[in-house]
Amino acid sequence: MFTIESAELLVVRLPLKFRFETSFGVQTEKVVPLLVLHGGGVQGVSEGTMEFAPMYREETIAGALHLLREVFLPRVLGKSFANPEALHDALGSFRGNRMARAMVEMAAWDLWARQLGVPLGQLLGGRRNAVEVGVSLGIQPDETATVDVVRRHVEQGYRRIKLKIKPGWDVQPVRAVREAFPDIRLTVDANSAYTLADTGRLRALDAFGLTYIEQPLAWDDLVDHAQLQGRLSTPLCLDESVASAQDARKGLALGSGGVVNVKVARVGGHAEARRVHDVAQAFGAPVWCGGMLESGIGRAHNIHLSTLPNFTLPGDTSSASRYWEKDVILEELEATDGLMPVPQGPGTGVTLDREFVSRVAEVQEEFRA
Ligand code: OSB
Ligand code: MG
Repeated sequence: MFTIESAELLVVRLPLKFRFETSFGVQTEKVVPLLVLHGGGVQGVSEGTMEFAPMYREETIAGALHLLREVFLPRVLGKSFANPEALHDALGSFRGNRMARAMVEMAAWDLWARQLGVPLGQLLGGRRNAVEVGVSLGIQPDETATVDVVRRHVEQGYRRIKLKIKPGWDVQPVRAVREAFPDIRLTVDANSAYTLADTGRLRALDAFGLTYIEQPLAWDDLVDHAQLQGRLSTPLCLDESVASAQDARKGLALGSGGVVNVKVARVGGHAEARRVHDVAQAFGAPVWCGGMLESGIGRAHNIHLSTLPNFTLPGDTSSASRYWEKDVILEELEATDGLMPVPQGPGTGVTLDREFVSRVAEVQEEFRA
């Protein structure tokens, strides 16, 4: 049992070391909401992955802060829970807003694991002490720049290269990269930029031996993806359109794809992420852990989740030093030869850099029962 005695809400803004262009637009910085839960002499920390604008899914940072302050934190403050699933159930009557609810749930998992003195991954049922990772590379100005950025990351040992694509920037970069690197594990991510009218264009990608094509169609669609999958030989990977284990079941039963990108916050936290993992396993579908350009806090949660057995494809949790000059944690999360070590110690195994965070935080609030 654990008790939520108090909470802190922090928001920091971190400049990105690279220009990240996707079919949504260009991103050059990251606003990172952090939640700290205190209880029993330990603390649990989580990161929100919603964004300033509802581009990826419908949630926003402003909406999440409102819900945490006014609705979700008042539900859990001063209360005791048998385990994190019980806390998840206490927020279970609310609809949607899974990334905001996941902030509370994920911080509770970290708190609980620290109270028990075990690593989070182990508590979730994972076994590995390192996880395979790849990189997600933004849209580049031209083919030469694309091949160059791929080469740099292949040389660093990343186990999979994912290229962001959009209509008008798909077959060319994929062909150029495949010609330069005939044997790498290569994937593409469209972030919902296509429709069924583009089936011919997407079929052309079948020629390049991609491991999967990630979320080509609408963010909330499963039906059109099933139609498209029937016309392509490359497996589709669902990202945006899986918000729950039920969505994963429906998508896999419909044949909307053969692979699932599990993002812990998108589905509402670790308990639901594990259910997505289990459903996919029952269908014989591999999963991998996606990323949302997280700071070290979210990154550590991703790494622990990725220790579960059906995470058989490399995830997006590449080295933190690719993204930030200065991270919000004291530890370094660095992959070597495409293997990211699981942080050791209880909970996520990482420590918030309090001095740095309180110096740069744009929001710093405390809540008590
Ligand atoms: O679709 O996987 C995505 C980043 C922001 C929003 C959506 C996505 C991504 C990434 C980046 O692909 C993955 C990462 O490096 O964290
Ligand atoms: Mg994606």
